Order: sequence, then C-alpha cells, then structure tokens
Amino acid sequence: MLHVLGAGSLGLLWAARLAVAGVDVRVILRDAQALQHWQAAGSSVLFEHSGRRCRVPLPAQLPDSQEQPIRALILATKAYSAESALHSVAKRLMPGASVLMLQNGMGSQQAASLAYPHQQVLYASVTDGVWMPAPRHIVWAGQGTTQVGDPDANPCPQWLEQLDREVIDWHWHPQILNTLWQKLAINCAINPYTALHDCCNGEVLERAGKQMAPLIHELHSLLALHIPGYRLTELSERIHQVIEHTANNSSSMRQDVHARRRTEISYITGFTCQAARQSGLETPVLDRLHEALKTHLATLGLPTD
Ligand code: KPL
Repeated sequence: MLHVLGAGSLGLLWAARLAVAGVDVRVILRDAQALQHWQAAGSSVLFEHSGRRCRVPLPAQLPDSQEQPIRALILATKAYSAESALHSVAKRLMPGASVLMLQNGMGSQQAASLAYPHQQVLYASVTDGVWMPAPRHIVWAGQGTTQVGDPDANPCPQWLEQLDREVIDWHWHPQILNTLWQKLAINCAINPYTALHDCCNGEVLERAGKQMAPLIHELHSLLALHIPGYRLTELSERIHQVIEHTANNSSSMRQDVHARRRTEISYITGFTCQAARQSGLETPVLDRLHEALKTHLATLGLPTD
C-alpha cells in the first residue's frame, strides 16, 4: 500500500493515477473536518485528462490513523507545510520507510533529510501540469515526467522500482540534486515575473526585458558551483525552452497569488538568494527581483515568506 499526504492538485494527481492502475492507495488528509468533507463527497475525485473524465474512488484517512504503518509515503504538500505534515505521520513510518518529496523549489527536502535520518528521503522534480477547477476535481493539463533520486546515493526502493512507467512516467536520477538546482533556476527566472505582472509563462521574456540575461548569468554562477562543468548556454537554452513549452501555463506562484494562498517564495528566490550569499556570490538582479516580489505580495496582503 502507498500513502499520499497532501490533497492538493499534485497529491491527488498521484493518488488518482495510482488508484486507476489498481495500486492500493490511501490519501492522508489534514484533519477530521477535511476527512468528513471528503467522505460526505463520496470519497472520490473527478479525474480529467485529454478531454475524458472519470470518477476515481480514493479512500482517505487521518495522519494518526491506526489502519496500517507507512512503508512508502508520497509527500505532496506545499514546501512550507512539508515539515509539519511529515511530523504528523512520523510515528507511523516503518523503519527504513521511504518518503518521496514532491515539493517545488529547494530547502524543504534537505530539512526532511536532516529531521528523518533513519528514513530513505527521496527527492523529486515533477513537470506535470495539473490544476483543480473545484475541490476534488483534478485536470491533468500537461503530461510531464518525474525525476526521482536519493541524495545519499542509496538504491531505488522496491516499491518505486515496481511502479509501472505507463502509470507515472518516473525516471531514477543518480544526481537528483543537479536536477533540483536546474529546476530551481528555471523557477527563479519564470515564477516571479508571472506573479509580479500577473501574466502567463509565455510573456515572461517580454516582462523581464533587459533583466533576463544578467539574471540567468547570476543563476548560472550559483549552479556552476554545484554542477561542475555546467554551461551558461545550457541553462539559458533550458529556461527559454520551458518558457516556450509552457507559454500558456500559469506558473504555480501565479496560481497561488490568484487563490490568495501563501506562495513558495522562500523555497524559490529566497532559498537561491541565501545559497548565493553562503557561497560569497553577489546576485543583485535576483536580490532585487526577490525584494520586488516581497513588496508585491505585501501590497496584496499575502505572506511575504
Ligand atoms: O515549475 C513551474 C511552476 O509553475 O512552478 C514552471 C516550470 C514555471 C512551469 O509553470
């Protein structure tokens, strides 16, 4: 049995795909009220993909459920909730259980590794596009891939090895931190502009104007410290490609702002500014972008962290 903690769009996308494929899966909900609503609504989700809709039954439970211990946990909360969510099920984790972290940005993954040295904490980078037009209704808008790896170079756990790639297009990545750094840089170059200008990803280059080239330069200086031999042109091409391929998407940060939710700024530009400082790098363009974003969020009455 697999457990999915976090009933946002990504958590439900994982749970629904697993359930459709016949995997025994449980969704862990935050509290009794959430469970009551879930059960009252029929313990299922509406799953929409390529114009087709189906109802997928998904049993749910509470973090302290006595049902089964947890062997494999897919942690799909927002980055800022990951630590407390993990803490809520800590007592149920079997010795050596694996925790697959699906969070955006960086920082929450390392915090989990530090706090749970006896679990296999796996890091992942996800490129699926998914959104929820209504509670318990998920629309899988863009089929992506999931890169997974163990930062401590342990082998892939058996439950994941057995997961059919037709169900979830996952790939084991021996250098998962490299993938996470690159995704972080992409998010730093795209998400803030989409939130600041309330625009889709495709408009980012126009909105960033002359800032984009020096920003990519700064991001590359940091990435090159972590990924030996990493070229500036590679990062620049990657960022331009993602902007083009996701041109009509609303970034996760813009979606958060629209929903008046806390954003993951601390795990995206915040983490990156801090990592640059720790490495003695100056990143004036990124710093200004981070500050502008904080001011914008404050103006909207949203948390700035
Ligand atoms: O990951 C993303 C996000 O929205 O957080 C990008 C790559 C910007 C795609 O929308």
